Amino acid sequence: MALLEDIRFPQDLRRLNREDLPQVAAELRAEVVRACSIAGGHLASSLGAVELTVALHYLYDTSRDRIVWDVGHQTYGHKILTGRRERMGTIRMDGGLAGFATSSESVHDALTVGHASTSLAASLGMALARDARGDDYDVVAVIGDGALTGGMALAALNQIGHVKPRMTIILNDNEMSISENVGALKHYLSTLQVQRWFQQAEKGSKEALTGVWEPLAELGSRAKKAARRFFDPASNNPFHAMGLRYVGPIDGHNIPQLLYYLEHIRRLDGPTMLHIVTRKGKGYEVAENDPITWHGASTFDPDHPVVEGKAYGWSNAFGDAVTALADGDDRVWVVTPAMREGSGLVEYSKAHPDRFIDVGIAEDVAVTVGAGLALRGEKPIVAIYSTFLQRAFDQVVHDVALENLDVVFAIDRAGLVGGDGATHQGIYDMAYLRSVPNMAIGMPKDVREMQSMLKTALRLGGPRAIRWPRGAVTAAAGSVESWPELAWGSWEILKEGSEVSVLAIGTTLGYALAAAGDDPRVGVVNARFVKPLDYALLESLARTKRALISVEDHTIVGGLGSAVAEALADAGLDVPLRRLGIPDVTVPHGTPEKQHEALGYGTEGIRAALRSLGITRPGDAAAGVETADRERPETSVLNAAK
Ligand code: HTL
Repeated sequence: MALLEDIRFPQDLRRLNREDLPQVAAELRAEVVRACSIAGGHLASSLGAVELTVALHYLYDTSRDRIVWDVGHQTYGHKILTGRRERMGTIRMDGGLAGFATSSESVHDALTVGHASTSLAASLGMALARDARGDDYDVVAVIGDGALTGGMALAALNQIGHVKPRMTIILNDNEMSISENVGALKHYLSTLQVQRWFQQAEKGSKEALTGVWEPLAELGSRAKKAARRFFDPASNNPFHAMGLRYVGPIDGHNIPQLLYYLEHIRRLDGPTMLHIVTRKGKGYEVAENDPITWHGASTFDPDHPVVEGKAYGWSNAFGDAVTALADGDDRVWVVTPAMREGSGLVEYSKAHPDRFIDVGIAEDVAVTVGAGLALRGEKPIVAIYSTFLQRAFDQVVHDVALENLDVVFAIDRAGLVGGDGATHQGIYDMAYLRSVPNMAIGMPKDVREMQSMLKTALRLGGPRAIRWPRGAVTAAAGSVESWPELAWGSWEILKEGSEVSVLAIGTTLGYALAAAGDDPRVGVVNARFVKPLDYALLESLARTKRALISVEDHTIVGGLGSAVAEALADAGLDVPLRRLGIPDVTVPHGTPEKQHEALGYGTEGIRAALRSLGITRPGDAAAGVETADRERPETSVLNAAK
């Protein structure tokens, strides 16, 4: 008899017998596979956490206890058990469930999250708040070994071991980040896994452990000593040294064992880390065998799971370009914070293993390692997704820009990213990087321009950011020598127009060209540099056109449109400027093209802006023109003034 059918909320799960839980886990696993097959998503991580999810919901009441999932990508099972089962087929899609833990979606999601290494600090804050108010709910952080490589997680541990609030930290160790995990701690964790008593525990011989807990709970000093030998098998256990109680490792797929340890730990004062060992992709053969590919799956047939060959993308183009550049210059390095695959660097890492560094999920470290390399005359390219570079803003300013160091920032996933949603949108980097002295910023329109920008950036030196979006692109052949260099800061007129110029960047160029069509009144400019702008061309456009429109797949606050508005104001050039892009709102997951249109900077949005400037086309109804005019921003001027 199927059990999951009747579990709508965790209280239904808690009514079952413990013996039934492995069956629930098996059904949950199948359901996770089904949900991912429909909508894609973080399959392997969610599969590895299935037993843990069942055990946690069996013991804790997440309507009050706080389970803080790190990254929040392993929560598919958790979502299914907390009232969202029917909507799982909508995950990551327009209007559907989010792919990560999201507080606005459910009271059972303690934290809205997507970036790694946050769970421990957030849990510490929650535990402090609980204790200050005299409440008695439990706080449990679940963090992967990958996320534990982040400085934020390690710094939070340092504080937790000092403050010692009552909380449980579950270290979900599958030896994988997205690719193989890296770092000294990883080696230490794997030494723990081969210890004799872990093997015993893995065999399920928990009898061997009975009797240890009670003395520990009583906190009798002799018993404590005896217990410590067991609980801290290595005398140099770093978690113990940091002031935490360390228990483990245990088999994280064994529900009775998980319950046994969690129940006991729950009764203890202070912070306890339970180290569980799991297998990424557990229970689904293809994902177990190839957890890297199945970390984030696109849609697939659950009975015949095959990975569709992905189209050549911007990331691949970057990987190819940087491999070619490094072939010809032994000072070129690439630094990645745990994103070898996503940033297109697999081939590069094989071609130049000695000039490739994965620093773990530590963007701050990646940037400052780049600074160190540059200080010694090397030419580092620090490859980071736009959203994750937010983590290293201070390092960009303090360690790179103040010294005007030769660090190239290769920024992937710039713009709206689709299924990953609000936490992962790459829509702020131009705004925050533009404010940094010495920083130069460009966004190529195609692969050839990307190659040219990379080549030019390496030759010119200084901090230079080159950004590109997620998605497919046409490759560009030719040796490095054949890549033309660009005048940094130069724009390119793609289409002449007599009345209005649309200044577009990256992804939005296609929309601008489509909106302009063959209308001789509308010009299109590839505004490929936002720092510096092409002041000469901008001035001549401002003097010769009756209006300008800027279009960007980026927040309007601080992006291309802002840069243009500032430059015009500074030069005393009084030309109407319509700024299209993302207004000052968060943008959830969805289909980027639909979102661009809905946010007013797709082809239709640009057409509407043109109409509002009096550029009507034969098909435009007069009423439509009026509507567009009425929608225009008197109100936004008032809002801004408030
Ligand atoms: N950098 C930061 C700050 N946050 C995230 N989320 C990433 C990069 C990208 N990322 C993930 S999931 C993940 C990374 C690096 C690996 C996490 O490994 P962990 O968990 O061991 O913690 P596991 O998947 O179960 O092995 C996402 O963006 C989803």
